[in-house]
Amino acid sequence: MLSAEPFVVAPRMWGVCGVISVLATAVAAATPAAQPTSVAGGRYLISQVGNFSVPVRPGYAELLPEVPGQLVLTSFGAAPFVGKNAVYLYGLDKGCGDACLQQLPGSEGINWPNAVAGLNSTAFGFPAVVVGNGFLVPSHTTGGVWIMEASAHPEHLPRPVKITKDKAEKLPDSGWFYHLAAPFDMNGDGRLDFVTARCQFGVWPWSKKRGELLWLQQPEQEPLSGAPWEEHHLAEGPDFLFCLQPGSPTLALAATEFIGERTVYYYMSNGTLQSRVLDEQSGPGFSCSWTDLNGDGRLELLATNHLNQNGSVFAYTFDGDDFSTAGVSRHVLASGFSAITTQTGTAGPGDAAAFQPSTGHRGKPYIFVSGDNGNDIFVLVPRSEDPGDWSYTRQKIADVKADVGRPAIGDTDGDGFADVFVPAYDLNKVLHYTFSAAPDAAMDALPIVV
Ligand SMILES: [Ca+2]
Ligand SMILES: [Ca+2]
Ligand SMILES: [Ca+2]
Repeated sequence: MLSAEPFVVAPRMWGVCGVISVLATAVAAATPAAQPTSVAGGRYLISQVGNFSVPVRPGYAELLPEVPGQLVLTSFGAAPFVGKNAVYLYGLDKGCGDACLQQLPGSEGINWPNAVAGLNSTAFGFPAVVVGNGFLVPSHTTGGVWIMEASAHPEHLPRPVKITKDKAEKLPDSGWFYHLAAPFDMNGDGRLDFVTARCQFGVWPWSKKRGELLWLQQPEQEPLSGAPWEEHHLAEGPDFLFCLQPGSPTLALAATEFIGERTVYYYMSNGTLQSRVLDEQSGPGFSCSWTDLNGDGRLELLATNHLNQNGSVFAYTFDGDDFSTAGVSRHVLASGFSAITTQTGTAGPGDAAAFQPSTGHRGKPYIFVSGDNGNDIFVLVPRSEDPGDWSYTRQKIADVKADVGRPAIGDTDGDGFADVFVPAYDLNKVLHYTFSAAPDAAMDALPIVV
């Protein structure tokens, strides 16, 4: 991302890289597709049905079960020293009109907010979100982990509360920044703690580049007083994004390590964190998630790397249920994702997310891919229902003419088909796509009406 003057270029990653001023004038507004696009496989159509403007450029979109009826957006300006930030809720009820987009009070003070996770009322007594912040851009490097009440009119927590202590060295832009905090009760005391990764990655030649996995212990009393939670070091390596393994009673996660250019499985064994390198050759890692991609009842790890040319989407399969020992295989689901220029610091793809195109969908999930600096979006469609067949059709859906952030996918209008919200960073817009049944689709593409 940021490769603009006057700064040394940094390998960019995350999401949205705005080349500081050039792209903003070069982009044209994306217009809704005149005709729906037929999705490979013939069962569905996809159409852009609208968009909405966001005052501060949107980077990540999330649909969180803990924040029903709302799309959560994190926004940040890419220019060094010019801070402009926000966390928004966008109401999905069509009746809200101009008031659909509302900023969480105080979120303008969270310098470069990244990914968010949701917390239901059992955590703090009210629905909340947790966000990590900061980035490698000069003046934005010292980040933290923040808790916010998930409301534009908070009744319990009037402003965001930071639960980490700032960490930086004396050199300029030596701060540590955070991309994600995942709730998990690490010590079994019934209070949610957070597992997080932080990264030190200054763009200056003398800067250190390293990542650390740690957990933050929720105090017994007054967790949101503003006092930092106690930190516990877990491992060196994880830097940007990681994904907790669902259903694991003890900590288990995969980290797509950007600096280390490898994908690693971390897990607890007898109270000690162990690690297992799943892929030494992944290249700089970007996003990951755990999903049963082939319908055999066992999770796979879906992951992307992040390269200027020829980035890829991978699935890692395991031949047993204990991922610390099972045999692992890598499958390249798609490749050829590239940034639109060779400018240093630009890369693709961004996130890959498995999803069901309709609630009645039978068969393997599809995969939505953000092109990030490729300025495009894709759907990967499985070529067969054979659990051993890892071939997918890679279909470009649109050139959105802007850096693409993290998309959010879910059936937000209840019609039985997936809605996709795509942050078009440089356009200050979020684009809304919907799936629908192809006219001659087999009946099993249609949602079940109860
Ligand atoms: Ca705890
Ligand atoms: Ca599986
Ligand atoms: Ca829908």
